[in-house]
Amino acid sequence: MEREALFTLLDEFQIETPSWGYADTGTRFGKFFQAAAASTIEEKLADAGIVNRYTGCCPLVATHVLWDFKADTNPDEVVRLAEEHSVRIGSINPNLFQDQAYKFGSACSPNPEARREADAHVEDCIEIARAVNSQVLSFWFADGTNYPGQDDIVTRKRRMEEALKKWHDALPPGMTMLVEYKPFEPAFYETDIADWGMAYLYAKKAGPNAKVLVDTGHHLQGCNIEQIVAWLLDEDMLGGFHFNDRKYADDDLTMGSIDPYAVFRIFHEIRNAAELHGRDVSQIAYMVDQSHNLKPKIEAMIQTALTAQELYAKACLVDRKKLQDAQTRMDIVDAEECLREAFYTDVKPLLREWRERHGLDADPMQAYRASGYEARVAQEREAARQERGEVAASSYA
Ligand code: AFD
Ligand code: MN
Ligand code: MN
Repeated sequence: MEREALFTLLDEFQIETPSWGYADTGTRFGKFFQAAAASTIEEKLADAGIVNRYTGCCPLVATHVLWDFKADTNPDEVVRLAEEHSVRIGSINPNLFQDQAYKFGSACSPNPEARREADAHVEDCIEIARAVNSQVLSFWFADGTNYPGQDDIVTRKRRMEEALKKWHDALPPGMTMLVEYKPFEPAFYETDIADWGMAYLYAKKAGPNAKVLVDTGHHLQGCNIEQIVAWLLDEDMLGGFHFNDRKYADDDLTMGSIDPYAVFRIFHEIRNAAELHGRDVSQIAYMVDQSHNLKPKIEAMIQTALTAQELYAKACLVDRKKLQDAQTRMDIVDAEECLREAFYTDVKPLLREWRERHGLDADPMQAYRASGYEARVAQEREAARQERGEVAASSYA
């Protein structure tokens, strides 16, 4: 592939980082606090702005409504803050899993009060999306059951269909609804949107502005994710990704930390859909969904952005003409070598050149570390925590 063509594709490869990835989180067994972790939407947007400043490829920030938009949050102020940090608000993520009302589900709950609360929350989210000019309303539901017989599977399916259709039809013009799937957790017997097929059917039934969100951590062992991606692309139903990696379940490890070749193959299917099958891949939302509780938050996000860029660049380099020829000749080794050759190509020099063309430091991680940002905000945020009467993270160290 021509160097200029690759650089253009890299320019277009824009990544959305999640506000929740900058805040303290943990596992169900506990949280590990970090002094530099962000607490407020201002701090999250500041951190996202730093990631974008050093990587040059993360201009969008996903927000989680209950965590980022408090009752008294002014959406215009959030937009202004984002602009101040040279980022924009990306997707709006309703929170349909934390409130006590959602004990037996949200849209699928047998409790009409829970369904009503979910409906009201989503309507609020649509208003917020409109106010911040977000183009994406991204749904993940924890809905499901824990025991055989607990609730009727098909009745729950129909409740979800009805809710998604109602919400789809309430979307402002131009907005896309993403339906994310996950095989289990927190439900451990039956999850109401458990796989890509269910998400596909729900999105199809909801309406033309609904698509599927593939969270790369949300697949059972051995699942061929790039095959799902190729199918969704060919049906024009791939809305986007939540990037993270997994060894056992939805581990929310940083992207490419376990299986970079799998990520490369996903990106190859996207380029193949565009180049061989003439698919429009320009609207795919490349979103990170990680909130690493042990790595320093901003370093982990920079690492993920650089990994995504590197694996995407490698996938762009696949000689797909040569690949098609080998496939036609049924020469398995030649065909496989087209992928392996690109995957094992060192694209770091090309990425350094791309960064320099954009006035960025060639080594974003090193430049970020040299900036002293983390130490500075750790001090500021610890002081702010103490002022708010919260326990200082350093007291746990
Ligand atoms: C959890 C869920 C899902 C969702 C994310 C943000 O597993 O991935 O997208 O939280 O709400 O990771
Ligand atoms: Mn996700
Ligand atoms: Mn997840």
